[in-house]
Amino acid sequence: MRSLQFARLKNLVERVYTNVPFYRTKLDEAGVSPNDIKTLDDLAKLPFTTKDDLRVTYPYGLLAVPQAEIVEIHMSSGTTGTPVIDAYTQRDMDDWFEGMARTLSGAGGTRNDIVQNAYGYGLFTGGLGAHYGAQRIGATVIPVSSGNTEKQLMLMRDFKSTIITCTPSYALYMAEQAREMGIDPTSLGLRAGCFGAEPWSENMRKEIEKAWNIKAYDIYGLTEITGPGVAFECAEQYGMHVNEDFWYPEIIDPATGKVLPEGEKGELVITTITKEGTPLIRYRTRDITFIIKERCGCGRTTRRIHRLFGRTDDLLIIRGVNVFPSQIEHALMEIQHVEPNYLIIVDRSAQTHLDDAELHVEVNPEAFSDETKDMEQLRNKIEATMKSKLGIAIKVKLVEPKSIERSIGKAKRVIDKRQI
Ligand code: DLL
Repeated sequence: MRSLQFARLKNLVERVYTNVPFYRTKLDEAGVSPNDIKTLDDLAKLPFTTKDDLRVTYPYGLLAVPQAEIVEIHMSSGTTGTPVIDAYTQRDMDDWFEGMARTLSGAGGTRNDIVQNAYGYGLFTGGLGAHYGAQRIGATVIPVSSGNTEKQLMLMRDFKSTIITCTPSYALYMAEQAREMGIDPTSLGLRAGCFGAEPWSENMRKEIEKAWNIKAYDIYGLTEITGPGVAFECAEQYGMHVNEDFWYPEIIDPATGKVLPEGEKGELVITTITKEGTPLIRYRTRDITFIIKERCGCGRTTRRIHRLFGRTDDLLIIRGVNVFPSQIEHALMEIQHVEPNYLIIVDRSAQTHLDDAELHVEVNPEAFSDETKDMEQLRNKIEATMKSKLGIAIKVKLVEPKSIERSIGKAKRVIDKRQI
């Protein structure tokens, strides 16, 4: 694997140096040339590519081949509003299909499966990525896209879908809607789901698995690199195998940029060693994880990354304390009677200039109809848990079941009203 990766890396550096003026300048400024890449470890000599680089080169500044070679383009507006694009040659499409085929195979998918694809189709990579991957393994694809929950449930029942692909929050929402309509989600016959595109927790996995009686697999990817298919879980359901023959991972200390040893937590950086259309060298994903040292029990030899811990940039700093929304979710899911639906609202007082965080938490229907005293107790319990787990005081507001807006795509968990 390492010699394949090295050969591909060397070829990549030569290609971008020759074909992408942006990279030639960047490498010249860093004082490195393609000849300096003599081993795989020399990758660390190369400069990083950041989201800001994508912004300044938008739309076509990173193209490494003539436009005629490009067969498809995807784009993500991202949470920060910066448009990022990915332009694929036919070979890039093939690698993407392969990455997604491995992803679905990781979930046990075969040509005998009926994959209901409820990721959004269009510029977002989720819909078409899962679609191509399902076709590559010979499965039957139902390209329903996201939304229209009633129809989703109808198709599941009529077409006997066996695998669902969508965001984890939408999977929970669909189960909730099914029950509302008097349909038992576990009666619909799904057996697995490939969920990603947004942060979720181990506890949320348990909720989804229970609600549908399925196995829920974590899948990872990002538009800049290829879309979904970068890394995927196998039957062991611990860590995501990186398709590192296409997308080479490193973990760095986000503050110093130094490469960290395997097992240490930091920012995931990816180099697209086979990419032709819009190749990226040492792209800083801003996603926080670590590389799992141990070999996987499933027999695959590709390295795994741990379930994501959050992003360096959705890091909320509340009164000086660093908090990832995923930590809040994690703490919340350990408490009985609450639903995995929450919203964090952060604001700064005009008088005191101090941050205030309010956490809206949905209570499950049984607990909600209880006495006010019980509600008060539950509220206090959540506040105490937040204080002990996160080290900050968060005001908790219990809200009615189903009152937090649901999303058919990526869930919105944070409203940051602070103007700093
Ligand atoms: O979300 C690609 C994708 C589609 C992945 C479908 C998985 C399934 P973007 O819109 O560019 O691409 O967003 C990428 O989403 O940097 C992570 O912060 C986050 N993300 C993706 N997968 C996961 C996951 C798609 N499994 C950004 N867990 C990434 C946590 C995830 N966060």
